[in-house]
Amino acid sequence: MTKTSDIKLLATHIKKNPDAKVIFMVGAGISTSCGIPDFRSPKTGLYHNLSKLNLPFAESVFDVDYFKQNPKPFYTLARELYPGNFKPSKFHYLMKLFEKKGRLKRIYTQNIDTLEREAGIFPEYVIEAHGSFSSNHCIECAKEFPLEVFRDQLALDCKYINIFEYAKCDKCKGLIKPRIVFFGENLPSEFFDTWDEDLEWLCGRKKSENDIVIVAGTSLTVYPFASLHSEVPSHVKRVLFNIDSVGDFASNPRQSDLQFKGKLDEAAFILAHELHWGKDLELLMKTENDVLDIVEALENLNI
Ligand code: CNA
Repeated sequence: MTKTSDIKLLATHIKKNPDAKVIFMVGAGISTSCGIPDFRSPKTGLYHNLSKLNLPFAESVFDVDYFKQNPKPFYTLARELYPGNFKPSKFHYLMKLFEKKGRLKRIYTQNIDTLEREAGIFPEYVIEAHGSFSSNHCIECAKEFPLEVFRDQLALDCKYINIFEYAKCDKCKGLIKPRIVFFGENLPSEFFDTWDEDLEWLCGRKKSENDIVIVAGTSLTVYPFASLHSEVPSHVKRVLFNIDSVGDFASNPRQSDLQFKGKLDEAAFILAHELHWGKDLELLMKTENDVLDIVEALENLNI
């Protein structure tokens, strides 16, 4: 079977089942074409490139205890990843089209780059499982701070930042950190609550509705996120879009699973064309530099 044949099978499934809804489970791979490196890709991944920061181990950049001792590596990384520096990919806009066509149930994202929001996807559809830069809190007393407190500190030239100049709590002088989930921290309760609801919803749906879960751009190595696809009921079709086969798709595949091994933007392009959504996708991509234009373009789409 060629690598694109499973996308054609998916498109046929979507077209044949107009009531089928889609849940996406996505990771860093959907944003690499935007210029944001993922964690684990050899040579280009962040873990490979973090060596210049002299970390004891790559993951310590997201370790709260290490952050307390030395916030600079996280600041360096945050400056690179901060929202506003990047534009959404074709795949982000494809997910927006699923929403516009009334076929989207939810997007579970591990990404902290907020590019789902930038693509105009309504917040009620998006669960940011590992948090985002959109709010801040003190790591000692949990006091909440507005977005600007961390962002303005980040904007300072890193050459001049020293330990006394990081964003600090006015109440207890603890460090202020965006609500990005570090290793050892709990995921937002919204993640667990929404997944419980969605799972119940999937189980309660008629088999004939033929719902779909699309896993894309993730190595499926970070738990509990990585366990979601295994919990999907067997009557729901699972699809993987990734450079390599991962998770259950590699170790415990179901007969009904579909897999496309390749670049995500190519997958988005092929799927959109197979669904006859190619023009809609192009229109969204054309207006990508201006959010207002996107809103206008969406209004003009005859869908
Ligand atoms: P990961 O472990 O780096 O895996 C990424 C996966 O995507 C790998 O299997 C790659 O082969 C695959 N991939 C990369 N580029 C493409 C592409 N163009 N087309 C198809 N497949 C591709 O990242 P995960 O998301 O699985 O790991 C979870 C971590 C990554 C979360 O905690 C995130 O916060 C964290 N992260 C997020 C971002 C971001 O917000 N954009 C960037 C880097 C890391």
